[in-house]
Amino acid sequence: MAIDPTEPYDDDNIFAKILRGEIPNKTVYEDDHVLAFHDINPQAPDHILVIPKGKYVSWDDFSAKATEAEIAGFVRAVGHVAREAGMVEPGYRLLANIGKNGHQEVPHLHVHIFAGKPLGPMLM
Ligand code: D5M
Repeated sequence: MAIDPTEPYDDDNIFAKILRGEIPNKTVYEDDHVLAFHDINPQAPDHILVIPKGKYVSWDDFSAKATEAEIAGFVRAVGHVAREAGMVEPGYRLLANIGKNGHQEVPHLHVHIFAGKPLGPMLM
């Protein structure tokens, strides 16, 4: 079910549990600001999620409330993960779902990285 991004942060959401090490994940990268791991239900041959370690429901509150260091760390980490995975050539796609119309299901900001095949004009 899609979430309401104006709700307060839910400490019991699945990505909060992953960050606390309470449930396993297939980590591809971690630093002070982010964790990147394989999506459990891949929608492309390569499907990685990048999440900030801070408690942000969505792009909405992250872009409004995160520190400059958190934002820079997150943006740089997404690019780093894609480069390290060899996705720059032939290319990849970034996606962030926000709120009900964006069909965001997990209420902790995440950017999807899709790669590994020609992805077509748009994922809808
Ligand atoms: O996408 C939420 C994404 O989160 C969806 O692609 C599945 C993924 N997911 C859910 N649970 C897990 C676990 N435990 N590990 C890895 N990936 C997971 P959304 O943008 O919110 O619709």
